[in-house]
Amino acid sequence: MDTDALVAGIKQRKIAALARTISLVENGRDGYEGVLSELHASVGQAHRIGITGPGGAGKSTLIERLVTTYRKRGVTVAVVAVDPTSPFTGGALLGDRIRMESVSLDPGVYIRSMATRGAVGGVATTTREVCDVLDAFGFERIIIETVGVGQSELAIAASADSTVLVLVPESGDGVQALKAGVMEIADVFVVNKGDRPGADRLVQEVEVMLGIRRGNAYRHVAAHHHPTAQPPQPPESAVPDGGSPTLEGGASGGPGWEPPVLKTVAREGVGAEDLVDLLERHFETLFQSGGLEAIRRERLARHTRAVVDRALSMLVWEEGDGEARLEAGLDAVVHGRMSPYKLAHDIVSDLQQARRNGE
Ligand SMILES: Nc1nc2c(ncn2[C@@H]2O[C@H](COP(=O)(O)OP(=O)(O)O)[C@@H](O)[C@H]2O)c(=O)[nH]1
Ligand SMILES: [Mg+2]
Repeated sequence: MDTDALVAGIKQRKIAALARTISLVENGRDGYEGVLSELHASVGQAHRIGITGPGGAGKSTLIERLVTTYRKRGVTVAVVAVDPTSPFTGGALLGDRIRMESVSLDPGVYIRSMATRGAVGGVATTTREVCDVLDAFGFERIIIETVGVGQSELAIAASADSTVLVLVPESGDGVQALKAGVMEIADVFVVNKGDRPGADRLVQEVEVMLGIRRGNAYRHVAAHHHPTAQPPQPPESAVPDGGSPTLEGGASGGPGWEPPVLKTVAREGVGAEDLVDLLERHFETLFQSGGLEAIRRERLARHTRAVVDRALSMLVWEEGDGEARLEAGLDAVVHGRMSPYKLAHDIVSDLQQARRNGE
């Protein structure tokens, strides 16, 4: 594959080049790191939004509504679905014929399901790289859908600029059932299926959990009685002059952001506008407070480490003779004559020796 042509194609915003580059990256085929390297200078304009939550919560449905909302506002948007279990139905996007025509021909929308199976070096790393390609291509918003169960999915969601956690009344045990760490990563909480019983109670539970219903701070209460809840206003100033941050509760959004709880009915499109408003405001707050720079710096550090890990792993298992050494030593390990640690150490030492001898 002509990787120079791919890079040029991305820069000229050719959709065929985009699709091919994403496949190249997903499959880790020859030259993919070179392409990503070339594109790096163009990465960093997009607002990345991670949307996570249990399967069946309505994430894909909500995302379709978000896409429609963004497009109405003239903003381009790409979606990366790392959740293979619930494909996009085209419900909102393809809801009526007029819209179907306008969106299917709309170069301002791109939806892609990740091929998570073969990802070299892990799904989180590959997802980040696919987002980089979409970012370099020029999409202004990149939405990443993951199912919020495993660590790697959480890591994906948390590495976005803004993270949305979608909850639903029927997940049963309420917020107590949520694993530690899930609440902490969210910048915005969505209680979807607001048409179902128990939605208001869940909103309240989440708010209690967030500790925002203390004292006289009942300002969110009125919002519960209507599905098109007005999003709560974050403090005016992201960087209070001379004062301490206005934020209480250690939210992930950084100074000046208190994670709001929004009730939605994704299937009806109720709350999509509010969610987009909240996301825009979160991004602005991050930008103003310097939090965005910190997130991106951390993301790039994590990514660089992951690329190093991947390269080392390749060096041992693919290019080096690590696999042969493992096979040769495995009997001894199985029969207790050698520990896995000794064998692993030997494999690493061999590699170091080979490097020292100039291979
Ligand atoms: N009652 C109700 N059902 C919804 C709502 N949003 C989505 N659904 C339905 O929930 C099911 C799962 O939706 P989906 O978007 O695939 O969930 P995901 O697994 O989180 O992506 C689908 O049958 C949707 O039609 C909602 O607001 N209310
Ligand atoms: Mg889904």
